[in-house]
Amino acid sequence: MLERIEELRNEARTAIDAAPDAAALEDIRVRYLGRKAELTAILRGIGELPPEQRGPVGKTGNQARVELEGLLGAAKEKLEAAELNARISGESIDVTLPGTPPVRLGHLHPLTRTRREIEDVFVGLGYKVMEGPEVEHDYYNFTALNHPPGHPARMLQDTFYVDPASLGADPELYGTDGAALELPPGPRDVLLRTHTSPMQVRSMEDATPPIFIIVPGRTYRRDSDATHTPMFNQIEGLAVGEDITLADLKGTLLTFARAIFGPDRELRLRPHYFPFTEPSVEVDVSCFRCSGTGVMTVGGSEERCNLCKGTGWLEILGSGMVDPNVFGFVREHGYDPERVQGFAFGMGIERIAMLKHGVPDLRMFFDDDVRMLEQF
Ligand code: 2NM
Repeated sequence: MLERIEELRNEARTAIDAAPDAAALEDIRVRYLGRKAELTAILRGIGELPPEQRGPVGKTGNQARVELEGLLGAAKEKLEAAELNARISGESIDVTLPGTPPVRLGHLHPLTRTRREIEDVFVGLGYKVMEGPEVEHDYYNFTALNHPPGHPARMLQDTFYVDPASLGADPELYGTDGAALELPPGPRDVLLRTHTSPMQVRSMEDATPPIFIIVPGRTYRRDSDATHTPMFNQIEGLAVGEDITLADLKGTLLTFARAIFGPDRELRLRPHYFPFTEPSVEVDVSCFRCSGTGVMTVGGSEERCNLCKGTGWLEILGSGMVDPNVFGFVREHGYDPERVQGFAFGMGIERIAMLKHGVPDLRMFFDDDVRMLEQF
């Protein structure tokens, strides 16, 4: 009898040790300590045993029961804690992990990306990014930028004019007679900016030199073909101080060209004319496709580079030293033309993006055809 109790006790211990969960423990409890369990029957039948066996069997049986109850309780606690931990860690959410998007994500428009890449270069050089109104006054768009009355850009064929009456303005105040200004007839004080330079005049009115700014944004001209759209994006830059020279212009634009088109690029400045700069230059970058050689080696034979048309150079922007006449318009804001000097430049974001990515037609940027956009 005593041996049988030991056997049951050992069996139960082993089973408790191996129990995988609380439910298994409950089965073990029923099997070894339940009402129909063998050990329970032994203890219940003690009275029928010979008197000399009752003591030892009762003692050993009860010890076994107490021990197994204790082991069951401890194991149950341990398993329940483990099960709870498993559930907690299974349900926990790491809110710092990136979400799983329910749909495929899109991306920024290639023009936005190009604009930001250019902005990053100039921000790295200490420039501030300024934005200004797209509907402008003639004064900021032309007059203060040294465009004389009668300048071709002011003509109705080239500029979108806004009828002030459409803005609720009194035509009496604006006047419709441009004869005195030698401008074409019609209301013409309000227009869609033809470049972002008006904001540079506004910025000079707001801050004394030194000033280092770039102005990105939409501009409008009455043009429409494979290389012109009525709306296009520009970035213009302005750097003014007391000792800023054409050499600074070239170094700045070289840094820009290398950041955008590759570390081995060189620059070429060609004389040009702009109303608001003197001297003015057009800036070419050495072709990044043929490394400035104008020729490509294709399958052993030499071919004319189709990006730079064999010239080795790509025209990327216009620039120059700001004409003192421009400073004359902001003289009272700290820009004495005798004391300050600086450079300005302007580029088309579409043109930079077309060159960089080999886009053949400007209008593709505005068609919003996903087959085109997905390639970026
Ligand atoms: C260009 C080319 C050359 C220019 C000049 C100015 C300002 F406001 F300083 F007069 N802003 N931008 C400039 C000069 C723009 O774009 C092709």
